[in-house]
Amino acid sequence: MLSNMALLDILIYPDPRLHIQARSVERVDSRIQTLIEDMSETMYAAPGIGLAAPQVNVLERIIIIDISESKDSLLVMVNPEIIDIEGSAEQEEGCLSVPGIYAQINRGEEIRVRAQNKEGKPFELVAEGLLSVCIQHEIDHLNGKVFVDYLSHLKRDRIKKKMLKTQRNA
Ligand code: K1U
Ligand code: ZN
Repeated sequence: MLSNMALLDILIYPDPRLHIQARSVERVDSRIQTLIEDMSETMYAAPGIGLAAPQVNVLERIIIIDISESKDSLLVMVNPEIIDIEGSAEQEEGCLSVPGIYAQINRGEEIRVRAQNKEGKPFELVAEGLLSVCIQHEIDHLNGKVFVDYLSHLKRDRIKKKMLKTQRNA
């Protein structure tokens, strides 16, 4: 049977729903697999290199990432947990929930992550560079944190006003 994927709406900052902690997935079943398919269609269409379920208003601990140029290397992480961090580095970040805004954010350089794949099978991976940044950014979304929360009050308020103005004019 052909699967019917769906484009999901991405919540835009300062939507308060972006600041709610997501709950763990207890069982990776067909409902979760359909959600993952819809999230991946939404991420590729945006276009983005990552997406967390809370960004599409689903409060469950699921993230997807594809940093490949060919867009054929989808990484699915259910219930991801950072179990080790080494070093720190600053890199520019963007966010589909804060369109048009980019900022340098300091994060762990190399991380070891434990998660379940889209079949519910546990795995671990070590990441550095953009993949490491992206995983940390997406796990923040699961914990109700958006990258602009790392900026000063002043910068965050400016971004908030800009976002509200753009939404009013949309
Ligand atoms: O979480 C998100 O909103 C996705 C976000 C992931 C991310 C990017 C860069 C640093 C940290 C986290 C994005 O995908 S923003 C869009 C973007 O970076 C991009 C879009 C198209 C091509 C290449 C990059
Ligand atoms: Zn984001």
